[in-house]
Amino acid sequence: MSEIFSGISKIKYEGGGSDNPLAFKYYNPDAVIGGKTMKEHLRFAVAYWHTFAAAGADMFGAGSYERPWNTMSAMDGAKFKVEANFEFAEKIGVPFFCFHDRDIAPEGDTLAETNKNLDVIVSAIKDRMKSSDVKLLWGTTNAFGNPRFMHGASTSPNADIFAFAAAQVKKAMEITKELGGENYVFWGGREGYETLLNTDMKLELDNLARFLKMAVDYAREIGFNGQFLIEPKPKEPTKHQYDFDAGTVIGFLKTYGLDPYFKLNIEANHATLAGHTFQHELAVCRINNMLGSIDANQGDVLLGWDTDQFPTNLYDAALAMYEVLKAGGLGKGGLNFDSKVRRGSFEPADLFYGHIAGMDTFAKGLIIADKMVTDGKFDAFVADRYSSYTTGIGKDIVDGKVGFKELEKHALGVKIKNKSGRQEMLESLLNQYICETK
Ligand code: XLS
Ligand code: NI
Ligand code: NI
Repeated sequence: MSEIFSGISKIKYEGGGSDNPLAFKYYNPDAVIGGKTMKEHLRFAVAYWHTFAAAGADMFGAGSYERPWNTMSAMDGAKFKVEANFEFAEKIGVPFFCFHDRDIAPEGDTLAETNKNLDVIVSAIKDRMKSSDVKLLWGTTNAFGNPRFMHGASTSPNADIFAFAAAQVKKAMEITKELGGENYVFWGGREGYETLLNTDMKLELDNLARFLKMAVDYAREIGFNGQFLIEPKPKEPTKHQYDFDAGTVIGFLKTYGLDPYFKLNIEANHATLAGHTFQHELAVCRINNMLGSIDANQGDVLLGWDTDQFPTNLYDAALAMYEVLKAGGLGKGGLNFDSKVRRGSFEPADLFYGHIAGMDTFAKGLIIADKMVTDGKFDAFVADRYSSYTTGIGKDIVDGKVGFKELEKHALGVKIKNKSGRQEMLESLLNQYICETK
């Protein structure tokens, strides 16, 4: 097959002084930070749906992206996109990709035909993997796009749809295993509701848990050892998505005894839709030992929806990587660019500019975060702020040695003295790390 992204060769690291827009300024895959290379820390992935399947349509207009595969028949286009995926990932130097079943192969008239289409493309991917270092970070199911899922998939009021979604996830898990996928993601497409007037929320949540349990059982049966991930999102497409945010998902998993089998995939733009910072969602996962992977993107402060922009906010990336480092890394997870170029960035070269922007942002974020962790100034401040719990009455509280009566006795005799939280001083210190870390 001839070159698809002709005129663009392998993207190299040229350093901060470079004025070549098709080069990395901060992402140097081989640079070692805290004992691991940048490539090992960041484990970037290309999202098949935004990069190859999307056409650039929005609510007000048709697709705008110029892509050679857009003019082909569905199956020819699907085969072509396999080549595009590998050529793109190899040129940009991203070691992984992620897909939904329906991104890689078109639906047929029946489920059997759809599965046959998938098999053809999976074998093409498998073939291409033989001559490539590019691997599958995760697979997932699109059980939201087809109109049959209008009321949800595993939370649909229609049991036939529950069964159909199960069949789809079964197949998607099988192909993820076949392609060596390291994780399997559940993002609750239309698992939520539009109005409680027509919704049995208890049954829907019980069914969602039943569905996930069946997935865990089936994975065991076929020997799929990938990590299961749930990706929280508070709204869109439904007005209330059940996987609202990290706290909700962790509570749900614990209620149904599913927490040992799942970790979370945190998406920056979903965090902001939930009214949280990206750092907050990562921190909730970290303190619960449930941080699995990241969907790297960003929203727009002036727009209230999932704009899925390439991440360029250094401040957020530094704080995100701070949480990742403190969590001990992403393990089998990675940083998947669930990001799309804007509708006006319609040329294939824009895919490179988008990924370069995201990779450089997270590389610089990693460098800054590593310095913050090794200097330990923030940790030391926090430790000191809570030092009252390391001695005296505080230690007794932590050790479970006192109750309300002993605490009342203490309170009657104490002279209270508070300390400043020094927020502005700390924010200024953070700016210093962001501006001055080389
Ligand atoms: C949508 C989600 C989706 C998942 C994969 O908002 O981010 O793209 O990452 O199904
Ligand atoms: Ni996502
Ligand atoms: Ni999203």
